[in-house]
Amino acid sequence: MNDLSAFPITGKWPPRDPSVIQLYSYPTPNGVKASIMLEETGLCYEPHKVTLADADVKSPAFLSLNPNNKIPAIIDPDGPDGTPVALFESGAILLYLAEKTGRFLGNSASDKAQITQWLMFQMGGVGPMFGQLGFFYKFAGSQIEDPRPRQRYIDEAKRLLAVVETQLDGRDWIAGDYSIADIALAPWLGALEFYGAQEAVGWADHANTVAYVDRFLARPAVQRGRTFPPHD
Ligand SMILES: N[C@@H](CCC(=O)N[C@@H](CS)C(=O)NCC(=O)O)C(=O)O
Repeated sequence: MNDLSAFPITGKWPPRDPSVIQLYSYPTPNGVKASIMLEETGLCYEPHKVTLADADVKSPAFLSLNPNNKIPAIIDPDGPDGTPVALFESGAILLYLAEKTGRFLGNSASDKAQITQWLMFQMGGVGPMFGQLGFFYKFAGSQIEDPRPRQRYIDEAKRLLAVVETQLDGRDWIAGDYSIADIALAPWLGALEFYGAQEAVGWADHANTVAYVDRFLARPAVQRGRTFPPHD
């Protein structure tokens, strides 16, 4: 029987089955990357609901796992050297689970390099820029009268969308076969709808990207991962 009691987070979110991967998350574009990957790989896991409220992501229990106070985070009781591994940052979690299962990271070193490149493009570009667009377009920043921050992120989102659109020309997936780069990227493309920003960025003019997101959303594991039912 695995014992995860050394992880203070288990005091606030107790595992029912400490022998399986513990997922601490919420269904946001970053959060669903981890749950979709877990569903795609078929790994056993137990989801815990960590909302974006300070009482959850900024609780001492959660900060003990991720001092950066952001979901998702995981504990794998069955780490590579036989001891538990705790991880935050969705990109790191995707890479870890891909290495663990040998899935969704290509079949060669050059596939892996391409997939990692597009994963980093999402982590360093699409995620942060679209996140700021959400803030200035839908959330508190939308009340700021100065149009420059909003316009800056609309322009940056359009630029990034054009990169994706071109890369998807003649491809079903962003880096060859379906991979962790798609699991990272597609949920963020979908966030533009949630932000009500599709028209502002000319979403409908990006036919490859629209078809790509539909293709992603049609996958049963994606559907399960996006609506994972966190139990506490
Ligand atoms: N780079 C991080 C970003 C994670 C992130 O921004 N998570 C958001 C939800 S999508 C969050 O937890 N926000 C809570 C907060 O900032 O207090 C990752 O990819 O894991």
